[in-house]
Amino acid sequence: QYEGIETGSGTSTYSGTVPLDTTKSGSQYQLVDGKRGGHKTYDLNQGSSGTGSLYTNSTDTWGGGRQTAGVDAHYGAAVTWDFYKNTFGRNGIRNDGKAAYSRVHYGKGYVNAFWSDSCFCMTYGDGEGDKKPLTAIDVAAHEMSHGVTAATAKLVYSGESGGLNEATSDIFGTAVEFYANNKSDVGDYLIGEKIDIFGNGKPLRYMDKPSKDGKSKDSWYSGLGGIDVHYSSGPANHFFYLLSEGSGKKTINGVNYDSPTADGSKVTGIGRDKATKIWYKALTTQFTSNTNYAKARTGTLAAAASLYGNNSAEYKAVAAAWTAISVK
Ligand code: ASN
Ligand code: ZN
Ligand code: CA
Repeated sequence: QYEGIETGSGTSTYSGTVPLDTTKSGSQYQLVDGKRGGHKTYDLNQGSSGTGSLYTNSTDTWGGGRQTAGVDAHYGAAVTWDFYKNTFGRNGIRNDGKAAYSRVHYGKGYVNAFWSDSCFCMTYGDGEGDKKPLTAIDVAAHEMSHGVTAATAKLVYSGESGGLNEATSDIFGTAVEFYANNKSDVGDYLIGEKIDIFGNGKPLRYMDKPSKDGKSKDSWYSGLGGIDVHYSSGPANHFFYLLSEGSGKKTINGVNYDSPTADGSKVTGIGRDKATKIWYKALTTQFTSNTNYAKARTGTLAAAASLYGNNSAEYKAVAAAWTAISVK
């Protein structure tokens, strides 16, 4: 129990005006979320170690100046917690009811965000010229999902298992963005579309056709385990898109997609909610540290069989989506 649980609001960088769960301590409010394991959000103030200072404020209305990135991070952690709780019954990243914590304003012009299992925390840089903090909801949920993978399948962060680790974070990062469903975060199959990491308005990654980023692969091939995990994630991201939405052209929330298949086959999607449940079940009951793409196929098929039956349309769609990215 936390003394003085409060509900404030904040003006964020990317998600508009958002509700924030806070704590009152004396006459001050703090970014301490008493409803979700006591998740705290800290301002590193351009430092790169320790926790910096816990965000405090004289009112429960947050945002402006150094607070704004803290609003995104605190909100993103709350939505991600709620997504895992309400979708899968998972109680926090390690399913033990305990919160991680967030640190923003890491370093100077730092264009990345990262999860650390040793501090059990996530950290966000301010982006190029300290102007675009890496705190968008899909990025935040991507990082926290690395914590979930570390607590479950423990997919090794290199080779094909590394690509599957990265894809798991993109899959749940995307699922959380759709779950957030606020005015600014309606959901898409793009990763990092708001942080403008290339300075040209393009997203970091595309799930419908990963090769659109110029580096990621659309389908499995024998050398896939030799490339960077942020590119070998491509085929699994593509699998997830195909399983959710199917192949070909589609417009969702105003974004146009066109998802190819390696063999020209047509895949019919089963919807994002079912695809997400299948991936989570596979991650938590089938995948292990050295799961590769071939084992991900059998693992997700086993997950689909246990959720929907082994003669189900869902099971068949899983098989078809893997085949469509050359995992047979
Ligand atoms: N933001 C990156 C990621 O989550 C950090 C890293 O390379 N591990 O993948
Ligand atoms: Zn990652
Ligand atoms: Ca996105």
